[in-house]
Amino acid sequence: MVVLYADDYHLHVPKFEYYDGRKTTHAEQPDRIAEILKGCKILGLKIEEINKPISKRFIEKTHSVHYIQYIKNKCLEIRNEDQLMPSAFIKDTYTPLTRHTYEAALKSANLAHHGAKLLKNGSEQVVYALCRPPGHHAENNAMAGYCYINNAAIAAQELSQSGRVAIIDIDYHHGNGTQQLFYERDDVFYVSLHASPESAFPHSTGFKDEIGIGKGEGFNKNVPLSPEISTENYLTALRSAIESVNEFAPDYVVLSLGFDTYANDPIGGLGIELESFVDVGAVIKNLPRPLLIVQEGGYQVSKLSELATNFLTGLNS
Ligand code: SP5
Ligand code: ZN
Repeated sequence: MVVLYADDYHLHVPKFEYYDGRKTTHAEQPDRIAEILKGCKILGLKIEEINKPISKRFIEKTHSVHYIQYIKNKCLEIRNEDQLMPSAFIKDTYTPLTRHTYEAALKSANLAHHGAKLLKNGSEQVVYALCRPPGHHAENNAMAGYCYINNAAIAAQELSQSGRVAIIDIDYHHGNGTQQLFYERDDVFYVSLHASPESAFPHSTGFKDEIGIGKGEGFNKNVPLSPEISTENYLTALRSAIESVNEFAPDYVVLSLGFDTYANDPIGGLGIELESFVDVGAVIKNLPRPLLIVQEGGYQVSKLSELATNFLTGLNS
């Protein structure tokens, strides 16, 4: 197993978001990755720093050229420490641009893409890409939910050129972007466990009846959960999602991993306590390999190191 990170995650520092009519501090902060990396170091995992942006040609299979150009141009307009709420290609009020957002997003996406290549050439069986900014809310033509470029989708797209790909998403929030990007495909299966959109962001997607369309019908699976779910029932739902992955018989698996299911996460929280993340990891261990783990959310910064070590301890048990 190798952990990939890009030190330039520091470059993207969103200042505030608008939530419930109020300007509030932004939850998606650089320290998140510093803490997760700390956890990986405590475990003595092999760590590789790659501070390179992804090539345009790999992004353009996932996002429209106009969208990418728009982000690039807007970032160039921003001075110093300012931030800008884009007026186009955006779905909410949580996803501001700063001067270096574009650069950080390209480097984040490169980690997932590089991870995919390591799996394809057989040099690793498990790769953990410490992506930041996260990706699973970013659609073909829109940023949302702290996400600009869909890291997991770009990796899945790369992997799908050499086989069938299953994406399993266990972030607290539904991955509307990843769902959208593969909704009409039968060679990439998307399954997501998340807090019910009735009470959680992104609200408009993540319902059970979204099963894919055209030849993609049956290859999208949403498992909306009550925020009050017991951890035992959560693990049961996770086992059954893994069963559906196994039924699909993928050549590669991508895990969108969010630690915002942690009970005390400031914006999420599915009641999962710190120590239970060992069990989450131990269930995830049953996924087939090769496996690419892509970091998504998780906002209780002071606990991220322990959340990561617990999860990885279960995974490697
Ligand atoms: C990748 C990911 O987990 N994105 C989640 C985006 C959810 N944002 C919607 C909720 C915004 C709540 N903001 C609270 C402000 C705290 N200062
Ligand atoms: Zn999330």
